[in-house]
Amino acid sequence: MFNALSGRLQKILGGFRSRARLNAAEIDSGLREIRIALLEADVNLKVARGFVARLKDRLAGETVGRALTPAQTIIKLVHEEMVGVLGGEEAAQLAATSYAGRFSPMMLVGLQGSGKTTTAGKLALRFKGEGQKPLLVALDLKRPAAVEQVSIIAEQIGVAAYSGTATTPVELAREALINARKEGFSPVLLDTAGRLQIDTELMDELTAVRQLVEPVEVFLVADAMTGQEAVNIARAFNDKVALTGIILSKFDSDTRGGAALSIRETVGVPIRFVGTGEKPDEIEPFFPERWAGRILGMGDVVTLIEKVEESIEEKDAEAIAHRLAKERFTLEDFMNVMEQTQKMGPLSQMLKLLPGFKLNDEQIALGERELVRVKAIVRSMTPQERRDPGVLNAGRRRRIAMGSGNTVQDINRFMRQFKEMQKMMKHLKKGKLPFGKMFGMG
Ligand SMILES: Nc1nc2c(ncn2[C@@H]2O[C@H](COP(=O)(O)OP(=O)(O)OP(=O)(O)O)[C@@H](O)[C@H]2O)c(=O)[nH]1
Ligand SMILES: [Mg+2]
Repeated sequence: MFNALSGRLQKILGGFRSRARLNAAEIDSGLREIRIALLEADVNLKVARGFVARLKDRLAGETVGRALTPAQTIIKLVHEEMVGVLGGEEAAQLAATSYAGRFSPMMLVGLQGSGKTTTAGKLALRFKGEGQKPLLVALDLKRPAAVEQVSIIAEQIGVAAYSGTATTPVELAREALINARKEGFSPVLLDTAGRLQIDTELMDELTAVRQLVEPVEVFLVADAMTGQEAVNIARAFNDKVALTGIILSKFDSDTRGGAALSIRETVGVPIRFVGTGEKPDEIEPFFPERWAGRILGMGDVVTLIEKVEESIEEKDAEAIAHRLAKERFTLEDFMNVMEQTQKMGPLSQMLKLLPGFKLNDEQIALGERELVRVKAIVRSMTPQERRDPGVLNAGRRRRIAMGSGNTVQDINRFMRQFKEMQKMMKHLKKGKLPFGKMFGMG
């Protein structure tokens, strides 16, 4: 899912990342590329346009935070917009809703072969796992094997299936609900018949069932592989039977993802679950934030960006920036920056989050050992030595080496690196701290 889109967006955003500054033309062309990437992923035209227009507006209004580069700002905004298009906070909330403690009929509707029956089983298994007592009901009386299919699934996952005597879906639903109340079953999952296309007969039947059972949920099960068509189907079903949520099945297939990115905005109904395979446990609640992260393929770079913003306390950054301006970045500042960095979490985790660094575990481990060594060296210095490394003669270097468990060569090497760092700092703008470069990994 989303592979092509994900690749394209990462390339576009990656292009931004290598630049220290971005001019208006570069941003414009980047936005245009984002729009094309969305359209090629089969995202609805209006949705793609809206996405880029909002991004542009927000970029114009954004004062680039002192802790973020322009590229990081763009990544942050693209991520936020992506979360919004996928359904924002609301969808995540709904996905986590539990129906324990109240009688909860739920309908599953959708076209033929979209995955309704499979999904009914998956939901039943989830509810069972939450300690509830779900009941599966096959309201599909057209296809001879449909009732049989439901009982097989029910048996497989160890939940009850209702088999009644009524000959119409409405009658059968009535029977099933009476029975479910009496026996203490809930939720009651009503699996309905599919059609090749939307037709009035089907819609009338579903409307009648809906009116009778007053379901707490009406889920449309839509095949993610059908792309834009899923959007049209969702709109039609929503007009007729008022959906409460969409379950995108076959999310495990390699589709372009347009349906997932368009449905919320064009139909106004959130995606609640995604089916990720044929097996009964292959379903997951749909969390927009997580999917946005996966699409942008940046691990948790956005989280990292937020952490950077939070943890560089304004006054520290200010003080360091001030000294930078005077070209006096000292070893004390260096320690300070390292402590700030470590507040954000273990270095190994941080480096993995930084998309710019293609580091393997070995290199990361090396970086961590280096960090420990460097801290020991600086800790073995006197305050005077930290402020003014110029006083470090051979005798002092020997003492520091002994004190920190290093050789004099190690101390010399670190002091050379530190000089480089000081030089680099001179060129830096206020408040931007190149963590990677500080550890020799930039
Ligand atoms: N890979 C994959 N296959 C799925 C998923 N959900 C359903 N399927 C498959 O899709 C096919 C149709 O699934 P059903 O659950 O029978 O579909 P339905 O909507 O009940 O079909 P009708 O009752 O005929 O309208 C089956 O082969 C399922 O195994 C999914 O999330 N991933
Ligand atoms: Mg079915």
